[in-house]
Amino acid sequence: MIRNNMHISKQFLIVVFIILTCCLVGCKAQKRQVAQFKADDGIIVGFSQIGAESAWRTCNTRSVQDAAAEKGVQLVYDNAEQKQENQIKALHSFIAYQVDVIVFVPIVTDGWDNVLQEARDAGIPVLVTDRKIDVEDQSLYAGFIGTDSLKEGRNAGLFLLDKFEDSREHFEATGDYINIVEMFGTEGSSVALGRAEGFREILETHPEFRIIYSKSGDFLRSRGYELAVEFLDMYEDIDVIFSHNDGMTLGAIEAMEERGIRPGTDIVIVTIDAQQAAIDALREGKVNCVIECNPKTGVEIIKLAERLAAGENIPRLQYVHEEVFYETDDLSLIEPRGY
Ligand code: GZL
Ligand code: ZN
Repeated sequence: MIRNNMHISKQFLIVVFIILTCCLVGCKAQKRQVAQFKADDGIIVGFSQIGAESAWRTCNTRSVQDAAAEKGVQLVYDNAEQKQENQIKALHSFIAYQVDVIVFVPIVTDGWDNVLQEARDAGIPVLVTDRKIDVEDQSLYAGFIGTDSLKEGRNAGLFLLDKFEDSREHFEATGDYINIVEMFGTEGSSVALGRAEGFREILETHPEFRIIYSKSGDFLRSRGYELAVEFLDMYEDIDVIFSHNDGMTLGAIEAMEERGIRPGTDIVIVTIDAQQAAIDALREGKVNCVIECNPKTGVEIIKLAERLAAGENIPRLQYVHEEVFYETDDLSLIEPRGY
């Protein structure tokens, strides 16, 4: 079924109509007609997006839509509203439409093998973007383009080593730990798992740091607020908040300020995405380190989709460029973020 949030162009309705009629008059005619249609109007890409849970996500969606429009690519966009089963339904629809390429952001790493097998049986190449998948058979998708979440987590840990550089002596003298609370992203998503792993990898040789609380806020600002209400009630001595995205950070800042706690001063905050509001908070001294996770991958994604539609191979793994913004930088140099 076409959900009301699936933006499809007039041309698509023609394609669907052709497919439906062909069931009556035989598929050979349909294939010829769809082939003729496609030749006329550029490639058709089915794009399954997670939802609109954060400023990062909506920027990522816009980036793909703008790039497709720019290149005359027909984009069938589906917003899964945070549900994997909606994504699987969308992928089934794309297969039925016989799109040329499928591009999707897997909300979680597991559960894609069957539908990707169907895409391969239908001869439709698949580009995975932003989040990674775990599949038995790696040939079920052509390649991945996105951000390196392990590196983002490592950068968060490295910032803390620098920020608390004399902490080891302090710890050895007093036994006072650097207490960290972690606001985890979506459970089972490759980006949350990667950020958490990279962060722990850096800190594992520094026993003075300890993670006293870690819970998923699902990348949502509202959940970030709720987590902060909980951990601020639970713990007296929190030294650091490590947040997997700016949306949750902004919610936590709200909860802290309601309690008269100074974010960035009383509690050090490291956050990931680098949306405008986080850069503004960095300038106000409310966060101490902002790690960029670049959402503007649309142009690259459409280029790769065009190559796949032309039957070319693409790189298996492609990371996009990302920065880290520190409180000690010249923050006036940061360009407007656009999300
Ligand atoms: C990261 C992306 C995450 C962002 C969040 O690549 O998947 O999802 O960090 C977004 O803001 O919701
Ligand atoms: Zn302490």
